[in-house]
Amino acid sequence: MTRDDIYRTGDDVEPFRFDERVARVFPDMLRRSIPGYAASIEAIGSLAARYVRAGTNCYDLGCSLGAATLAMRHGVDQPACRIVAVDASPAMIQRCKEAVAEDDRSHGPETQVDIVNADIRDIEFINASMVVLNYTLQFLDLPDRDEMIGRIFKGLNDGGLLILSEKVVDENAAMEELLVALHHEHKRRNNYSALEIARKRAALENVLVPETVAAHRARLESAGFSHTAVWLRYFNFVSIIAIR
Ligand code: GEK
Repeated sequence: MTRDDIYRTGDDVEPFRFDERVARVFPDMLRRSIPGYAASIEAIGSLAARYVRAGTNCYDLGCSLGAATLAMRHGVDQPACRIVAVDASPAMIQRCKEAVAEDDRSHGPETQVDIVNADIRDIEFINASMVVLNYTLQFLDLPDRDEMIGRIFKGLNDGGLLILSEKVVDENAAMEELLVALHHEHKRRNNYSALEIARKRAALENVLVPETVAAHRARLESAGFSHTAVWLRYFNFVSIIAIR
């Protein structure tokens, strides 16, 4: 795994972008930065086994290098399913294709995976039994999020599942301060320096815009989801499941 040293040096912090430099170190970046990331991937595999129906489509939106796509693929135990993995970053898509090709060689291509370089706002959802937004909705402009969730809801079959993982902000300012401090401490333990943490935070300002858990659940419910639950929370990172 190539080590994430992107913010080790340099004073001029540009807004964060999912370019080749990020794609190259991405697995290490996620592992050291997102508390609960590995648990989210593991649960996606278990949920695929439970919710993916024969002859339906699954979507991994903001698939990056395909970690959630492959977890779904390994979890699915129904025939004639298709996974559509979408990402807007060409650098991510290139590496995702390599990871899926490697998986074809080692596991065999049991479930078809279509890898699409596109904006998730332009994807049509049809006959879906499972949709994954693993730490991706947070990068959309706020006004686009309602429409995105509404379109996913419409494309899901009855009983279909959405998994939505996000960085969140707490309503209570004192609690938010504590959760951010705990997250930064976690990153320090994972060998990011205080300066690296500060630079990354500045780069993500206005790029990753977190909302409260209540705002996410309200949006899911107003889109029509009949059941929603937070199944994972680790500091200010949560994962929510929603069933149509
Ligand atoms: C994982 N889900 O490993 N359209 C398409 N892709 C987008 C858009 C958009 N509008 N906005 C952002 N992305 C992955 C991790 S990373 C999370 C997801 C993170 C893509 C972006 O290019 C990047 O690959 C991904 O969403 C977010 O489970 O870096 O915190």
